[in-house]
Formats: sequence, C-alpha cells, structure tokens
Amino acid sequence: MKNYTTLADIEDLESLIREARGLKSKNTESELGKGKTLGMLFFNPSLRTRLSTEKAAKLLGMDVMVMNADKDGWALEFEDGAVMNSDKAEHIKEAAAVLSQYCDIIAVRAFPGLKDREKDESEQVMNSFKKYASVPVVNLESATGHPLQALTDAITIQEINKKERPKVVLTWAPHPKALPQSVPNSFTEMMQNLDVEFMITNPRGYDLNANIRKNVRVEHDQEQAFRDADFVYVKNWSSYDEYGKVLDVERDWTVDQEKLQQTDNAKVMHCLPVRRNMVIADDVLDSESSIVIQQANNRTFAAQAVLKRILECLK
Ligand code: AN0
Ligand code: CP
Repeated sequence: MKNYTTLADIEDLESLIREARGLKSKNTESELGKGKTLGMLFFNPSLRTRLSTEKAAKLLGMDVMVMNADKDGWALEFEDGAVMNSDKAEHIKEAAAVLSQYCDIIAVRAFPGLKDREKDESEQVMNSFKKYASVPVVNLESATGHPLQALTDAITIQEINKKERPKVVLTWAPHPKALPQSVPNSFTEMMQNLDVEFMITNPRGYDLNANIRKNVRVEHDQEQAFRDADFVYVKNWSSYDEYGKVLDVERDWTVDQEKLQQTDNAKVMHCLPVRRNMVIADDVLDSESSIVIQQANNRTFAAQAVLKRILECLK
C-alpha cells in the first residue's frame, strides 16, 4: 500500500481485515518499523485516532512524533501562487518537503470547513500533503472521509456477526453542532464492499452525497428502517444539500432502547466521541446492546494493519 487516504487505496479488503484480526489475536510486537518514524499532524482534536495510531505504530517498532498543527505549528498556506501577506506563515510546499525528511510516513487529520462544499470536496489539505510529501500519507479523518474508522467498523462487524448476510442500518441522530459527513461517507462506502444488507435512515434534508450513496436505500422513517436490523450504526452529520447546516427536524431521532425493540437484538455502534442522551440514550450505551468500546479498541488493529502494509512497501 502506497498511501491510505481513501478506501480506494485498499487493494484486497478481505485480506486487510484478516490481517487486522490476526494482529489483534496475536497481540505481538514486531521489528518491521524499527528505525522508521511516523509523524502525525492534527489540525483538529482527537482521542482515539491519536492514541490508537500511536499505539499501532509502536507495536510495529516505529518511533512516533505528534504535533497539534492547528495550535503549535505555523499557519499553512495551501493555495498555489499565493502572495503570502496574510496570517499564513508557511507554504505546504516547504512544510511537506521538510516533514518528509523527518518522517517515513506522514498522517494528517483535517476536518472540512463546512462552508464551501466544492472546496471541501477538493480535499485540498490531504491532496496537498500527498502532492508535496515524498513519503506515504495516511488520512486520520479528512474533509470527506475517515477511512481508518471505516476499516475499524468493518472489522468490528465481521468479528461480531453470526449471520450469513446481516442487516446493517446507518442512522442519523441529533447533535447541537454541525459535524462533517466524513464518518458516514466512509461507512457507506465500506458497507457497499461487504456482504451485508445495508440501509441508511435520516430525516429529509440529510441525504448524503448521491455519488457516495449510489443505490443504497435511504429510508426517512427510522422505525421502519430499524425493523430486524442486526447492527445499528449511529452518527450525526450536517446537511449535504444545505451544505454544513443543522436543520430543524420534525421528530426525535435519538437512539434509545424503545426504538431498538424493532430490531433483531441489534448491536449499536458509534465511532465516538458520543453525546449521551442527544445522539444515543444512556439506556443503550450502558447496556449489552452497545459495542462502542470494543469498536474503539479495534482502531489500534485497523491502524496496525494499514501501517504494516505501508511499511512492507517501503522496504
Ligand atoms: C467528528 C466528526 O463527526 O467527524 C469526529 C468523529 C470521529 N466528531 C465531532 O466533531 C464530535
Ligand atoms: N473515532 C475517532 O476518530 O475518534 P477521535 O476523534 O477521538 O480520534
């Protein structure tokens, strides 16, 4: 694997999931990454991505450097040919070239601005790192995707699932702030690559990008969608059509135990962080229905499998 910035970078999904699950069960350290450095740049907050990816790199014998690029670094200019007379002190051309001398792999988190859809969809930050860095680049959640999370989700569903073709439902849930579509986008793409019956439920006005949904069924009635579900994946996202907006919705979309009665004893997933009693009720998060902690644990093995594939390519 040369980079891991989108799910399209995965050559063989089944074998990558098998690799991650194997690494989890073996729980051993390796020397593959000895003498190699992972540099992680965060333009936004993180708990899981930051620590699980660091842990994964160390299990592979790598050294790790982390920078809160939004607070501690120079503000970066990404526009080509810019006259840099504003607050931006350094151009990505120099920054990426310099970082490539210190690091063997660069990993970047950069959320969308959620103001300008075209700009967010151009993935300017991730693509600029790819263009100007001379080492592999890993996406730690970008403007339109979170491929490490989606790989984690596939691993988690596979290790828990007992049915031949489980029903998986992605449901929108309320949140006070405007959040990216990155997690639901990547989850939707991933589910189209697994042998599952996949459906999305969200209020009108919250349909995800049609180019990502393709022919996945969208049901605007949450109760109907939950019927016989085996996995309910809960996530808020801001509107795609009214780009970046938080719209008024008619009814309550918070996921609680009463709503889960419709399901086939579904397991409930969320990428975390989750706002309790807003997105998911206490009676779900504190019950056997919730697998969010196991899911978060799998972040380490998803990252370990991806870094291992990239290191194998560097040898
Ligand atoms: C982010 C999001 O929704 O994309 C990160 C999730 C992994 N969540 C928040 O900002 C709360
Ligand atoms: N799920 C996830 O990416 O969590 P963090 O934002 O804490 O990294």
